[in-house]
Amino acid sequence: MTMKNNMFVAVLIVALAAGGLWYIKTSKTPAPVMEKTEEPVTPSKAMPATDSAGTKETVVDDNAKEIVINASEYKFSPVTLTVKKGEPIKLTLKNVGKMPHDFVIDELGIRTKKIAGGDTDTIVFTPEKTGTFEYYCSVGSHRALGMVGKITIE
Ligand SMILES: [Cu+2]
Repeated sequence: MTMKNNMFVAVLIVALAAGGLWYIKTSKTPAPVMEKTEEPVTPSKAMPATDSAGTKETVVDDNAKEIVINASEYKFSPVTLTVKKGEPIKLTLKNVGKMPHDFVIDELGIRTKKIAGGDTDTIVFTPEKTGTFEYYCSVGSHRALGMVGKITIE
């Protein structure tokens, strides 16, 4: 081989390598993903119905504070909760009793499903007002029998 031919081969190799890299790079580039925009919902503008209830729908619950409440005949455990205004809450009601129970806060407009003994139900909400409110079980006369507690929103 002549020097000229060697140069030609070298250039060819470099060109092929560059082309190959370019190909790999382009083929690996993922298709642009539409970003899911989750604009903060302003209750007063977008959701007047829930504004009066003092809560807003929470789509992302990755940062939510997790709270587990045990329900049995006829009490909740814990009986007091303290949370922060604007902090998303992921609340799980666990029925550790035998009768059906649920968890209701009228002032915040939230309630779990009525769940049977052994079942759980999880709700996600963000308290948007401060104060102390009662939570209770709306099944039968459970509220009167002692299934009440207090949530304080700071
Ligand atoms: Cu109950």
